[in-house]
Amino acid sequence: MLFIDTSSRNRRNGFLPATTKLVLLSAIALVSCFRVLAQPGYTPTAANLEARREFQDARFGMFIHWGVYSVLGNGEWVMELRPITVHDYERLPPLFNPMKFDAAKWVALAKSAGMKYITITSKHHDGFAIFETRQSGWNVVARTPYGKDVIRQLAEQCHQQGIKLFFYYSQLDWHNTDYFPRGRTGHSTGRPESGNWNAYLDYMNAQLRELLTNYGEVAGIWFDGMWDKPDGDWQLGRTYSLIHQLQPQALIGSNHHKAPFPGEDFQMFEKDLPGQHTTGFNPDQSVSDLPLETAETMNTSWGFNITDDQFKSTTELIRYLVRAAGDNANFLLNVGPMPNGEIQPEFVERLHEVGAWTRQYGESIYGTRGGPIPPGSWGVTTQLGDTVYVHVLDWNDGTLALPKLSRAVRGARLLRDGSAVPYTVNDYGLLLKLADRPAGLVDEVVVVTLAE
Ligand code: FHN
Repeated sequence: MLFIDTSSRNRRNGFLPATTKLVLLSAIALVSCFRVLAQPGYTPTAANLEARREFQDARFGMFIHWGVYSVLGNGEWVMELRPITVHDYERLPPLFNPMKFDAAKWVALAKSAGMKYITITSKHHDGFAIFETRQSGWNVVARTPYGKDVIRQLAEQCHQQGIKLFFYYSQLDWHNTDYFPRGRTGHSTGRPESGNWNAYLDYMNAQLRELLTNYGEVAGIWFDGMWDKPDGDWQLGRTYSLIHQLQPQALIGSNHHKAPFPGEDFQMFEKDLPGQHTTGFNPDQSVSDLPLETAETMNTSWGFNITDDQFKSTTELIRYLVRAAGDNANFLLNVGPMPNGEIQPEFVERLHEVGAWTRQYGESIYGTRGGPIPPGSWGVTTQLGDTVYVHVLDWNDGTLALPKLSRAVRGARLLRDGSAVPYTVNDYGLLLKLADRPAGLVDEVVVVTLAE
């Protein structure tokens, strides 16, 4: 039993005896240690393992950030950044009436780009549910003139059009008063300085139960926001076992920017390829053996931002997909639909162009795993069975020298036209003789067939 001296005198003076400090520190370490155990002893079911395989095979998904914040056209963090109190923010739902929302169109657009799954924000940090929830009136059906369950419509279309659906769920909540004590954010919302943390967790778990009960098969839950209270008592074990018990195949991932905790089924990275640390989001995030995914925006915003015109080119987006696949990761590409329910034309245009590429080169991406040659500035490799796809992204010389493969090479050809690629294998490696690439070619894919 641990004893901690927290007498008021000591607390008032900011003084703790050395032994107490030691005990306290060990207690904190112990508690944190228990917390990260999350779902100890978790063994994924056969259905879950199969879902992980299918997830890796999918390689490309659409991320959707949509909520009442879209009305303000200033991204999904507008409540925190402006800042806006809960009282004022509650004036937004009555303005949310997306008459042009057509779930069938969104799903068809994702499919036309070659995306195999969709991950949508069922509830972002503003706590607003775009699904019908009995846990509070802070939801699209109860509070908006639109009055319809967005998630239901999307789920129906995903099931109908054969595309998997993940639910993003923000553990962080700027609206719920029980999200207390507060973490790094949400201090300007005007909420009372009190709340019942356990009641908040009950609320969250009840909403997750709804999501996993009312919308058919769910591909997974994409958690976000735990970073707001890294040392919070999240009781992840309870949440993760609930999900795994309700839908054993559903994959759990959490954007906590740390190595995965037991009970998680995939690992995600934000605006960085696995192992990269360019954004500061993933400073000490190691790469695990779980299926990997990296999420990126089309411009610089997740939620609809009316002034953000820093669009990535189609070439950049395709190359990101290719680099992710070369790193054995999926690419989750974001759109932030407008408040009228449409996806802005700049996004649609790029998605169609990406689709033209995936239709021609998809075999070098879907179903593959990261290839045998480490990624380099020249490009990456992917592999499916006896075939290694060499994606030459940035190389203009006539010869590309690669490390030697562990198996003999039987042939090499260009994916774009099937023409033979001359090659040599010697003690030093594999040399590919590349023809001049046509102007504007995004990725010269060389299909290398390995001998039995
Ligand atoms: O704060 C969120 C942000 O709004 C967005 O949802 C991204 C998506 O990866 N995740 C969080 C930041 O880490």
